[in-house]
Parts: sequence; C-alpha cells; structure tokens
Amino acid sequence: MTKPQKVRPYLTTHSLLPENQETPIQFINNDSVENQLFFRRNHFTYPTLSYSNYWLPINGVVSAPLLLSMQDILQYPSKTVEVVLECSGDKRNLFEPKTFGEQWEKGAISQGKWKGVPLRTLLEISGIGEGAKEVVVEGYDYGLRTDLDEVYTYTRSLPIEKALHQDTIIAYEYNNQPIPFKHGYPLRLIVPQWYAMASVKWIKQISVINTPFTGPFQTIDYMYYPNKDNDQNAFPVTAININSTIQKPLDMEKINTGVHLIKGIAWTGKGVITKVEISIDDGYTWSNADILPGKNVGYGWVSWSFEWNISEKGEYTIKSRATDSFGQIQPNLPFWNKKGYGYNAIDKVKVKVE
Ligand SMILES: Nc1nc2c(c(=O)[nH]1)N[C@H]1C(S)=C(S)[C@@H](COP(=O)(O)O)O[C@H]1N2
Ligand SMILES: [Mo]
Repeated sequence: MTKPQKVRPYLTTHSLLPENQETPIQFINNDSVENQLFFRRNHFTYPTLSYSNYWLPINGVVSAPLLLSMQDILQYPSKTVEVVLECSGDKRNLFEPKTFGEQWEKGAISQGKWKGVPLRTLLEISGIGEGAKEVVVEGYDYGLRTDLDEVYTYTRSLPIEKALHQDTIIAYEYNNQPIPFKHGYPLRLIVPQWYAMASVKWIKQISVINTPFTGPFQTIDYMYYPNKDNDQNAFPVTAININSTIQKPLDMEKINTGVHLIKGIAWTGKGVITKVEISIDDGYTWSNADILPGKNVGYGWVSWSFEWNISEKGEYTIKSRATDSFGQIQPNLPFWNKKGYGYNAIDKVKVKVE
C-alpha cells in the first residue's frame, strides 16, 4: 500500500518581484493564519532596514516631536486585536468587464492577532497640534512609479478620527511573535475594518498634517473610479465591504451524492455578521448556514457551515450571501469600478454530483 501523499499548503504566485502571492482559500482552516500561508502584497521590493538601530519619528503638527526607540514603544500599555486584513483587490479577477491590476482570486485575505501600542497613545504623548487633520504613515519601501516617473515610498494617511480610534495600533507582534519581516517588521500600522492598503508595513515615520494628504497611493490608487472612460465621481477606498467566501467544496469539484459540509467564512468592515445564507439552486431558494458560535465579535471573520444532503446527480451552483448588523447584504452584482476594488458580490461555486 502506498502512503497517501501529504499535501503541503502553498501560496499562489502572481509576481515575485515585487512579491505578490495569495492563499488558496481552502488552506485557511484556522482563525489565525500562519506566516507561511499569509498572503503577500507588495508594491516594491522588500526594504532593507537596520533593526538594531530602529527609531520611530513622530513629527509634523505636534506639540513635541518624538523619536522613539523600540524599548520606548514596548513600555506603553499594549492592545491586541484580531483583525481581517483583506486586500481591496481581493476577488478582482471576478469583475466583468475585467479590470487592470493584479488578478487576485479569493485569497488576498488573512486574519490573525496583532499586538501593539495604540497610535492614539503615541499621538497623545507628542500632543496633537492646532488644525491637525490627518496622520501620515510612511513605509521604508520605495520604488519608481512609472505613471509619474518618480520614486515614492509607500505612504498613506488616516483621517484624524480613525488615527485616534482606540483599536488603530502600531503593531510589533503577529500571533504572539515579532511581526514576520515580509509583513512589516519591526512596526506595522494596523487599521481594523479598513481594506489592508491602510495597514502600512515597515513604518519609517509618522507625521501629523493639517492639509489633505495627496500621495499617489491615496489619490491615484485606492480610489473607486465608477466610470470606464473618465475619472469623475471618484471616492477613496476605506472600509471593507460585507463579503463571504465558500471554501468547501471547491469550484468545479466533482463530488458524490450523500452528505456534504459546505464551509466558508464571512466578514464585514462595519458591524458584525448576523446571517449567512446558502443556496444550492443558483439563488432561487436560500437557507441559513450555521455560524460558529462565539466568534461573532470584533474585527474578525466568522466561519460558517451548511449541511447539504444531496441525492440527485447533476450540476449545482452553490451560493453564499452574508448580512451584517448594519443591514448590509452582499449584492448580486458587484460595484464595478475601473481599478477593480472592493468586489463583494454573492459568492458562488459550481460542482458536479456524480
Ligand atoms: N509599506 C507597505 N505597506 C503596505 C503595502 C506595501 O506595498 N508597502 N501594501 C499594502 C497592501 S495594498 C496590502 S493588501 C497589505 C498586504 O499586507 P501583507 O503583505 O502583510 O499581506 O499591506 C499594505 N501595506
Ligand atoms: Mo492591497
């Protein structure tokens, strides 16, 4: 007898320089995604940092600029948040018509526990100056933007209210370990409820400003452009849209008659998931899935399952549709936008029962 081959989970590669890889969604079976399976999304090659001599400047419109060492940062009261990080381009390959950009499937998403100091704590120590509007966080990584023919660091801002939210943290640990280098070591901004472009890795400096930030990763990218032929009515990508993903069975899988557990995750940016419905007849009829109890708190996803007893052979389209506490429900059709952000239409897989 041959031993069954052990499948070693892997990431699906979109590009290696810079590194962009996603998690095949069936490999996520844990509420804390381990480093090896954590999707990687980078605009540039990895930065080179000198950890031994790491200092974090906090400057701009503040009463007293700060230069903090890691020791300083570790001494402040910490906070741990379990959050979903979802790339705003997650599921981009499902848009019709197709949009340009990395053709992410369903796995540009992860979840884990981030520990750090609230950004608010640091801003209160430096003192926020008169007229402060936004907080800019700059990363150490940089490169040429071919559209602008200039070199930029990866830099984004938060409105002052979001920056001061008690759960917006400067993280130094991921799942009880120092943050893995590829995910932002030694310090990473974590912005719960927002798409992951906001969570700047490898923080170089933090600046309080009194004018709107205009960097390209905020004003060109990560904007919803609703029209194909012009840039009118654009608005920024911020909070995560209500969404769900079927992890089992897989799309185009062949299965046998009998009892099957349809499994998946559901998440939202604002509020909590209140309902996940499943259809096995392409959306004609819907039944409630079971949401795993006790998980429906904070900024994480919920796992859900649905027992499907199928006796008739044939082809089936299975759909999942999540609802949240703000009454948001996944739409039939996604909101199409030129750069392909925020896809959240009802999820579906096709299976053949034989
Ligand atoms: N410094 C820096 N931070 C960054 C990025 C980046 O390229 N550089 N990419 C952003 C985007 S678009 C996403 S989706 C997440 C990806 O995080 P991960 O690589 O840890 O999965 O990081 C965000 N923070
Ligand atoms: Mo992203």
